Amino acid sequence: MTVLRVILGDQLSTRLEIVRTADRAKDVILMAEVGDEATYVKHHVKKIAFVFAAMRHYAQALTQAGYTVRYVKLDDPDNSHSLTGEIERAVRHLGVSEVQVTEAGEWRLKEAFEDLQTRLNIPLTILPDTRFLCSHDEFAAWAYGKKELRMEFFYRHMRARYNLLMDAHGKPCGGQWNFDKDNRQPPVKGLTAPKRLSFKKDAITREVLDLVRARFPDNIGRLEPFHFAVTRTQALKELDHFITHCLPSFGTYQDAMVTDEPYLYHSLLAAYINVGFVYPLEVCQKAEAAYRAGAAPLSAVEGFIRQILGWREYVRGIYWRHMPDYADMNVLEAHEGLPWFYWDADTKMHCVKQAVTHTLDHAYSHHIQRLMITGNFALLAGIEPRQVHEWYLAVYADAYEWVELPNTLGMALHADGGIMASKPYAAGGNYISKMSNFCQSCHYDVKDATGERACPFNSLYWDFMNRHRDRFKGHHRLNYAYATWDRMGEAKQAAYRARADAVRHLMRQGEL
Ligand code: FAD
Ligand code: DLZ
Ligand code: SF4
Repeated sequence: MTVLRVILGDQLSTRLEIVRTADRAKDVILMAEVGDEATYVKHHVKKIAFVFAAMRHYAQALTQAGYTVRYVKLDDPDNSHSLTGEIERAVRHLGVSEVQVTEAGEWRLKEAFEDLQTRLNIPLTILPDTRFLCSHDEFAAWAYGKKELRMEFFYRHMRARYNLLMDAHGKPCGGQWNFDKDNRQPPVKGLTAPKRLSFKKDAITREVLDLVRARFPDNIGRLEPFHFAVTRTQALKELDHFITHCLPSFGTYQDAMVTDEPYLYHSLLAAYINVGFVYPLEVCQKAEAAYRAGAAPLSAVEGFIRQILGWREYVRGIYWRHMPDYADMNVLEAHEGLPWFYWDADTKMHCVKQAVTHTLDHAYSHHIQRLMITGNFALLAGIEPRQVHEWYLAVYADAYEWVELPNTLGMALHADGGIMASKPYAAGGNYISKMSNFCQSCHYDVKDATGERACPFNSLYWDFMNRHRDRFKGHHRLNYAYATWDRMGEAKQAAYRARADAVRHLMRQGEL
């Protein structure tokens, strides 16, 4: 009895049951490059190339290990261009007795596979994705009975559960759970980042780059230089490089932003963890080992582990708990169109230009650029969440809806009314000026809020706070902002509002 075992482009992991339990003599593994996945948003060309190159290398490794792999390339003339279509085609051709898939990372595919279950006349089994450290049931059990979910408490629960950074008495190492006060420093003058690895392109990757160049001429982004890791072995090199050269300063510069430094001390691992090349637990354990060996300070290691063990698992929990309605939430009633400069970086705002340029060049920008530059601008300017969501899902090599949507709609845009975070991450130019050297090279003046060259973030910030006062006024961490606004007096408040209107007008005209 042959089982057809389906592996999606972000499931490239031999530890998944779908591979572990395969009978190499009889079963067939199906992998397919399909138009539907490549076009459901207009992905960055580097993202498509990374996923296809990773898939092809993974398929090659499986074949070399003795598995039978049915690999459908994008330009296969019989390609039906949907994952379910390819499953049905394989079932017809191979005469299999059962189909197995690992649960997908996006709601639309969950629905598609459940629908296929009702149409196929053989069983289709959907297996859990065991790469995650918190299963759906565990998350539900943790959330049960809580009026409000907060990441910090989930993270503590996970630290204890996985015995990460815990001392012999079951207490957090260093006597506290969170070392944020030692982290998140502004960049020192002249801060540069460690050199990063660049992986050589082999014949498989070069073929993929030619395919993507030919098939996606209108998609955004620079395809080359292309130096992503495309195998687990290469991704592990990236992990080791990060642990040795970047982790010790990760915490300190976690929130720093520097002109022409897209990576600073960040790990670049999200794309590799998300496709399955490296496992979240092994990443956390390696980081912990560096701390225990005295190679990295506790504050850096704790800050790093919190991102993976805490935030990454937490956002997945939120996604599956609140979908499908989550994707349509827009509690702040934001209806502006996404400005064109998100696609071409053509703006005089140096901070936004930097974040978008890094994105177009590398299919990457680091967390604070995503949250406090492009995300913050969209929040303050009132851009419609769905358009912002589709942009984030398209442009980053690590973007899959389960992780991108709660980060965008919840964390950055507060469109979920506080499910993800109790208060919006809204900030004016002051924050950007403190945490970066961007303002020094900007057309706009960060110290001005109302003049013709005034930093757009300043007036937009106050206008945003004022527009949503009813919603946010009770929040203790925002009281100070409202007290400041009230002290300004009517004339100044009117000038701020007028400048915010002018900024929105310039934005709509494509002149910001
Ligand atoms: P590092 O800064 O080195 O962090 C280490 C790891 O922690 C990351 O590799 C990632 O696995 C994890 N991590 C850190 N922060 C988060 C977070 N908030 N949520 C989930 N995991 C986290 N991450 C994605 O993986 N895919 C996305 O599509 C994505 N979209 C985002 C959209 C917005 C608006 C924001 C604000 C954040 C988004 N993030 C997303 C989270 C985070 O920005 C990226 O994981 C990170 O920038 C990837 O770079 P890195 O691997 O160098 O991360
Ligand atoms: C992102 C992506 C792309 C561009 N192409 C494919 C593909 O052709 N075949 C495939 O199996 N997966 C692809 N992926 C990843 C899927 O979109 C991903 O599995 C789902 O979004 C679920 O997370
Ligand atoms: Fe960004 Fe304003 Fe600074 Fe310019 S002045 S870089 S727009 S924060």
